[in-house]
Amino acid sequence: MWKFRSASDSGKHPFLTSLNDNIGRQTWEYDAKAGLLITLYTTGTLDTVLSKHHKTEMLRYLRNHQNEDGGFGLHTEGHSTMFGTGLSYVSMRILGVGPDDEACAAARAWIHSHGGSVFIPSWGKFWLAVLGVYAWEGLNPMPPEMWLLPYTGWTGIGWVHPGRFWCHCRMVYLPMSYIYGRRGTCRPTALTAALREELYVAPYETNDWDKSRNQCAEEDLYYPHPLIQDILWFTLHRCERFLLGSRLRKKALAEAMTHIHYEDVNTRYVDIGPVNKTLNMLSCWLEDPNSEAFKRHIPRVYDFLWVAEDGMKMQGYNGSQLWDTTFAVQAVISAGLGDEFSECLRKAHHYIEKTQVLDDAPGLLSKWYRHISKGAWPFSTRDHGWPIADCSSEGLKAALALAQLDPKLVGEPIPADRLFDCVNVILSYQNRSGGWATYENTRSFAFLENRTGGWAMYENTRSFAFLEVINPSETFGEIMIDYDYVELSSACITALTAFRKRHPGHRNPEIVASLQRGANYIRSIQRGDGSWYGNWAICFTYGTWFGCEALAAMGETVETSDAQRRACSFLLGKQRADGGWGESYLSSQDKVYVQLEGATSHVVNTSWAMLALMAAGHHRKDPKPLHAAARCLIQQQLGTGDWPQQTISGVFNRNCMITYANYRNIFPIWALGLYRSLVLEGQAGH
Ligand code: LAN
Repeated sequence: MWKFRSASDSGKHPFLTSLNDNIGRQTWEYDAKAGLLITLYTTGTLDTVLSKHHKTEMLRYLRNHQNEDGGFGLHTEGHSTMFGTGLSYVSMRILGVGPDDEACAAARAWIHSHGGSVFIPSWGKFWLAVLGVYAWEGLNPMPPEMWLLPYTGWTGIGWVHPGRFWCHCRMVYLPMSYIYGRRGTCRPTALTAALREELYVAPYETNDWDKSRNQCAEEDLYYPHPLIQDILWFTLHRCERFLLGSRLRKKALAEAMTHIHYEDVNTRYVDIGPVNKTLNMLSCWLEDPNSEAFKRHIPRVYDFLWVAEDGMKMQGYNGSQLWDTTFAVQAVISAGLGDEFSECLRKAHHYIEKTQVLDDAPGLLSKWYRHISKGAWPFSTRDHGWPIADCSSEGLKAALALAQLDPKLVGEPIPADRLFDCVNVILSYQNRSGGWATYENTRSFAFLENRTGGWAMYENTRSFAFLEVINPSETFGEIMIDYDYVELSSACITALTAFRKRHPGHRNPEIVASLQRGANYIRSIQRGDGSWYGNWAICFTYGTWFGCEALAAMGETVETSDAQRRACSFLLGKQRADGGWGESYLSSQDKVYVQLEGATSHVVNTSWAMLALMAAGHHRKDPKPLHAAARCLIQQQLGTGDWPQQTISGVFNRNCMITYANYRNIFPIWALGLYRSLVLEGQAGH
């Protein structure tokens, strides 16, 4: 259970009105908020964009999440890292806290006892350099010239073109390379002068910046540099003296800026995530402080800010509205509560309808390295609009489920041709492996691209995982390309099977072939112990739920399928004494199942395991484990109907955890609802 000094401790507060409204709340913020504060400080807009209340709540958040050793983690439950501590320290100072404040002094002591901020990982170095409290020479290069590389061609150089990177990696390194390429730095102030002294053990001028390029605190190092990176960065570092200010650099900066503007306009200045949001905003300001673009960025800062019981945070996205809504709809309908909650479903239906993306991004998609989006669903809002394979699939499933209900109660169904567009997107996303990645296909190098006028987006090629050798982030694993995932693949398979039932005549042969390849892919990545590794939530219970759902959609159950039996025995082997399941975030990090500490299971893991067992049909063989699990969920429900917020559930890039505040309600309702109809009332199939 979370226990925090909340806003109510200091009397009534205007932000309290939004405290109980969880929908779409999804948070991860250390780096994100620090980036925002550094950007606002640099652009001189701190006091116009943030009110006194914003600042108070941001500070409350920071104080609530300081670890006992004085440091801050990469996420709310993590051990202290230089990244978390360095950036939180700077955040507190920008928010007006003095260096002698207890929290600042403790954080500074942590930084000093770990060698000082020369050991902060690369993204931290970048932000400190922007603020003018770290030297640009101490950064491994991020040359914007990478945008001028050929995307294709016989030289093979195209395989490192950013257009092939996972979109989040691409969209962060894009403005970083712009800012780095012109050394965009805050004007010197009293605060920056003080920080130069506070952040380091040795006097600022005596730091060996060249050495610190490759220094990273042990606590932060999730993905250590391979030697090839040292060689690459050394060479590029040497080239910088010729590139800086050169004509080539100017051309590269101009090219990067066109991509920044494209992303801004196309997301209505929300941008794909909180990191590129603030970086793009800063880039626009550097280009022209009076620009329309910079002005348009400002109102969309608030899309990322969220106040909760622990204070104000900058979310990992502009919310998880669509994602949460589609799951909530499926949970309510599966629980047989459609009539009772028709008003709620009607509103959700409206939101889902209004959030479907109706067009592709403008211009020649290949020029902007974009995938088609007409018919897709995003993770949050239509304004954001980046299409995602599983959000599209969950959107489609929710729309299909709602179309089964009385339109007088839940509103008119979304027209079939819009659902056909979504199917088109889902099919286009499938990779040659048979699996599905997140926002785009896994892009790899192909000689023949563009010759036909078509483009790599439809060309599904073998993955280029070896690009990971140039992953420079140190803190994040597997970020370079868009990989196939069990969750995404399963969501697409279950959406296509649900769609086929309702519209059997539409693109049937293609859908059947796609499903077959998809199911083979899912089987191929099941682990020896019967589980699937979950990539976007913690962890094996999540992955295994998706694995079981995909096979169930293909008609496989414990009665007929060895894969399903193995998955169930994996899960049953992890069931705990109280009947539930509970996984630690270490499962994601270490890629082995790690039980949660303490006797109480986690309601979200318990729900996923129940959903997996029921999808596989295990309850027909032996319902007892499900009875015990249902009891565990019921016992944990609070008097208000809410379930307790337990340990963090979401994750990305193996190492970074992220809160999904609605999971604690959506999944228990879903699991208990299905349990009632399948196990207690014994309805056949599901
Ligand atoms: C998300 C959130 C949603 C998530 C699912 C749809 C659940 C998943 O199935 C596919 C991947 C996706 C879209 C996803 C990717 C990575 C995101 C965008 C995030 C975890 C939310 C925040 C994170 C993003 C990378 C955070 C910004 C930070 C950087 C390090 C750039």
